[in-house]
Amino acid sequence: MIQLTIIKITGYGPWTLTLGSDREHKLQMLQSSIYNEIQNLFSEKNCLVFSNRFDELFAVTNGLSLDDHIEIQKKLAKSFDLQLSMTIGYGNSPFEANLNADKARKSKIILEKEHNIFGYVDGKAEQLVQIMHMDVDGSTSISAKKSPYEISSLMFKLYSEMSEFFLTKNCLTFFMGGDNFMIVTSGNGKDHAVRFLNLMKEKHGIALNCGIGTANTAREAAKLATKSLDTIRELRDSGKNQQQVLELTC
Ligand SMILES: Nc1nc2c(ncn2[C@@H]2O[C@H](COP(=O)(O)OP(=O)(O)OP(=O)(O)O)[C@@H](O)[C@H]2O)c(=O)[nH]1
Ligand SMILES: [Mg+2]
Repeated sequence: MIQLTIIKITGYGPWTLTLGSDREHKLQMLQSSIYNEIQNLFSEKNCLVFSNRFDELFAVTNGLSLDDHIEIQKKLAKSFDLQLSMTIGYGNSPFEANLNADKARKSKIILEKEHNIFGYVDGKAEQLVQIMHMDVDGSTSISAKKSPYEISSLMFKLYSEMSEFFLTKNCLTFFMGGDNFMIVTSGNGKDHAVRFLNLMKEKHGIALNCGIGTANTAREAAKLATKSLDTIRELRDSGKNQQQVLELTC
């Protein structure tokens, strides 16, 4: 079971217009400071936040209660003039959790009115969450042959294909910067990862490595995924073992 919290700025569109046309730099600074504070507050509670579209963030909040969400909302209200809403959903897959949160938001299922919290809380601490950390093998050598913008374009192409591929498996993919991607999966990520890596090799000649972590909290799962990825690199660099996918469970 995966629990997701979708955080959105309330009335953001109309508010942006109040800033006039010379606003883009202000909006970018605001969005990054909101992201910074939200990642800070959720990661303190062992969750992990993904920037879905800069003005909407997805937190993987397995084990987090409604009270935990209220505590975070109170702190956010002190830091920002703009209001933020939270919609919580859970499901057997990350995609289903996102659907359930979205349905709750559209039908205004209120969990806590004063702090703008909607949806349904699972909050059970024993549930497992799986995160995969994917990274291009040797992107530095690709960068040597291409300009920075061409590399970004290649990363966005990979992101797009990854997002489409894993959506058919009910998993959610996020671009983390550089040549890094994280995928929140339903606990059966390894087989899908192997297939995706083979597909990218065949189609684009790009090699990817994938570390997988499974744990009770998103932060721990991501830690184990990154640890697995680092181990793949160590094994590769020591010439011992060529492995593209490695899995660690808490
Ligand atoms: N978000 C994120 N970015 C990272 C991480 N590790 C490295 N990066 C960034 O990713 C970029 C590429 O770094 P690497 O993947 O280490 O470079 P590489 O040449 O592909 O090396 P290998 O992945 O070991 O084959 C750099 O710009 C790093 O700053 C990470 O754990 N998370
Ligand atoms: Mg890399």
